[in-house]
Amino acid sequence: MGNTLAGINDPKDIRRLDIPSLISLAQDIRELIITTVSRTGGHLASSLGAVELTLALHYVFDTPRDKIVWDVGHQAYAHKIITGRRDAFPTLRQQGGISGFPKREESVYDVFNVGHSSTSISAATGMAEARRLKGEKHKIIAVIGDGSMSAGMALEGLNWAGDRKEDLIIILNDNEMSISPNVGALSSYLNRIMTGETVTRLRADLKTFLSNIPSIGGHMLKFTRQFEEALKSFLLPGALFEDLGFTYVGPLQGHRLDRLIKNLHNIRQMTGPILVHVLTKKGKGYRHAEEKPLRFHGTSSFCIETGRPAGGGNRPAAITYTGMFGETLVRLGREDSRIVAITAAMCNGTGLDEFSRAYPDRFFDVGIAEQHSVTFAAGLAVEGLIPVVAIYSTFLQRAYDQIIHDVCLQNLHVVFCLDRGGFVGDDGATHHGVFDLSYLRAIPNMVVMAPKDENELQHMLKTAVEAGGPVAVRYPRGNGQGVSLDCEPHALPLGRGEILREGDALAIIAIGATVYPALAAAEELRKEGLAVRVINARFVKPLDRELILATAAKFKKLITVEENVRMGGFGGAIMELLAEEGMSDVRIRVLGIPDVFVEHATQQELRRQAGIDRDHILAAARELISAGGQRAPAAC
Ligand SMILES: Cc1ncc(C[n+]2csc(CCOP(=O)(O)OP(=O)(O)O)c2C)c(N)n1
Repeated sequence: MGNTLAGINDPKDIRRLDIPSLISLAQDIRELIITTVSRTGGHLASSLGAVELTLALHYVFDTPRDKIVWDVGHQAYAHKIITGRRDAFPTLRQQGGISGFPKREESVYDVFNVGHSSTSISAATGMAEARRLKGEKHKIIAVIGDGSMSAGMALEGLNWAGDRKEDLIIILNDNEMSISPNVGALSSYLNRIMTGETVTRLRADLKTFLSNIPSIGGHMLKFTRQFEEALKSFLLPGALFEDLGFTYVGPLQGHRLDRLIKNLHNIRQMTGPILVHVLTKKGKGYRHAEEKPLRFHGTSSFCIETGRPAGGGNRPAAITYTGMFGETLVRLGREDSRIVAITAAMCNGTGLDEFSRAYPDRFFDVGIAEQHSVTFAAGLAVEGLIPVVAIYSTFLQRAYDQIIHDVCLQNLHVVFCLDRGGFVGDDGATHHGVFDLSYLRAIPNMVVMAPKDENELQHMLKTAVEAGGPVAVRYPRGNGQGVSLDCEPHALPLGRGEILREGDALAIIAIGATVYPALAAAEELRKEGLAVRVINARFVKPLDRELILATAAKFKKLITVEENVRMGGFGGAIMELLAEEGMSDVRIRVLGIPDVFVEHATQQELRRQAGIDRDHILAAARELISAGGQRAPAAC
């Protein structure tokens, strides 16, 4: 660890440093971030880009009395390091270690928990009103990226803040990138501002020029009021924000600590809503991340020298679910030109790259705008196209009303492909996709399915694009099971499960990623002389009523398994069915995620913790088998 960083235990320590020492501290912090993330994985490029900004903010503002509200929070590693978590930093995203995102439970300097984007302005405005009501005086600073600024929620926050006129500083951290290059009209606008140094000069020159023209110039200046608004939008940087009620400051160089600090000192004296536009470089200070900011947005462990992913071994990994989805969609898109694909700023993450290249006209990256993406899809569907919304399960939560009101209520054929269904691992509680089976199955008209492996995923995708109404396919993060792949995707019968293994002791009904652990548990039981039926349910909605009811009647002992919260999930659906049919003599164990937010750890560990891995299925089966004829509680 560098010498300067060794003496930093709290932001107070940095306020004692001069500029050269701060520059050296920035270097030390970058080294620690790169070394750590090369081992643990994490959000490298965004954090490297925000080092100077973080130091300048803590230097100028009186944190934690003044409050910094980070947006997304993936850029806050430097903040963590200088707010007492330097020594814990190597535990980043490890089980029991510090989180990859700000967390109030971790530090008083983390004022708002975060992980999803575009919340900072709304949260900061709430804090500003609370400050007024409590008669307090501290500063509140929201730090938001240009990608996150494009979301509806950020714009709602701006709309509110500009009108309320409370003291609030919004730092717009503009690196021209979301995860991929940023999209949208606002991004183009910011881009125009960025080239604004010349423009500002031009404006000053123009005014001088006009006033210096003896007669016409003076006359023209009188008219400038009339065309000033028009002129302003073309020539004044930040006119849009000014018109919304903000004082616009910028664009500022985000890696010049001396200038940043000077400017922030001035800004600190200002009142009302202020928007500070700071230009930064994603990946700053690590060549590979600067050159490939997308690759290093969120990375697994890597070799610092080459930038290549670490490890790997010789065994070829199975295709990922994401990869399988992407490949299949390209194929289906070739056969049916009505298929269009939509992403909300996650083209690469959801596996749509190849589709975007193959069918650029039929590919839409709407930016971080999940709500818009869903209603936009509804619009496409109304016109007879087949929109496929590729989205992470956790981010679809933001568009719940759009799913209900704009898609399902009209029974529109929109296909939702939910990647990262279940535990995501090291991103933790904000990112696990563990609610989708519950929140989707509650909506009329919705079909909900989950494949047991990557081969079934291709068939489910085919099923989904051929189905009539709203359909969701949810699949996990990571590699598939390594099964052999059928040459052609084919549609599956809607609402039908499959029996994978026969038995007589009890039945395990599993969905999605839990099917293989269920099979593994059944195999263990076989060695003990116990045969159990294993069903791959495939559908959460509609349920295969016939198969489930016949199984319940025959076995009287059921275990359901899902990588979803137990509340309102797949097992819940089966219990409802049994209750509806008056089958109160069936003993059922519902294995799923308990009613708590689950923190970060590996997916494997989290599955173990939640009791849905092979060993827990096995234990539940043994217990249920040995429980004799007594009726068990309805669920556990
Ligand atoms: C609601 C939501 N959608 C998508 C994401 C995934 N995501 C994380 S960071 C990011 C890009 C953010 O870009 P920007 O705000 O410009 O920050 P930068 O990484 O460029 O610093 C995206 C799309 C998210 N965290 N939250």
